[in-house]
Amino acid sequence: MRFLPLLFVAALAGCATTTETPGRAGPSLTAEQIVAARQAAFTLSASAFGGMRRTVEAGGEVKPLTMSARGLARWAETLPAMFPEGTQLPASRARPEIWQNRADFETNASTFQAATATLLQAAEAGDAAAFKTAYGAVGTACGACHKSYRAEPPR
Ligand code: ASC
Repeated sequence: MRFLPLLFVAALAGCATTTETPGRAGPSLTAEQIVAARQAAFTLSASAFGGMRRTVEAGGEVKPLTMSARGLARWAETLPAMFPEGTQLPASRARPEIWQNRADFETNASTFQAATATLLQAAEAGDAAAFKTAYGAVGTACGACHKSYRAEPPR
């Protein structure tokens, strides 16, 4: 009889571990931290992408752009996860349409993923012609998503 409370606690603990959603365990970030992290990623992306332009226009060696291309590709892969519900803050230029048209937003992200994956392949292969084509596709993907889902900068 005096073990009953212990059994009860053990049963509760069992519930807690079995109802945990896989992949959701561990530390969580505040909305402010998520916004700051994705803004950092977008700034680095603009730097990486902008840094490629001179080489593309000059028809230069694209292999040295592999690391920049990999950065864009890896960001593209995780981008949708960095826009969870509840992260439309005043400091963010994310438009509410991201969450209203989630499937379309993710389609845009998939286009960006495919374009950056192709860009990375071209860089690794040192294929300047393929890189130039992929560079154009990446720029188009950036612009298309920003048109629908990024607000104007605050004035
Ligand atoms: C950039 C940047 C964007 C995109 C876009 C391409 O470097 O900051 O938002 O490229 O202009 O269309």
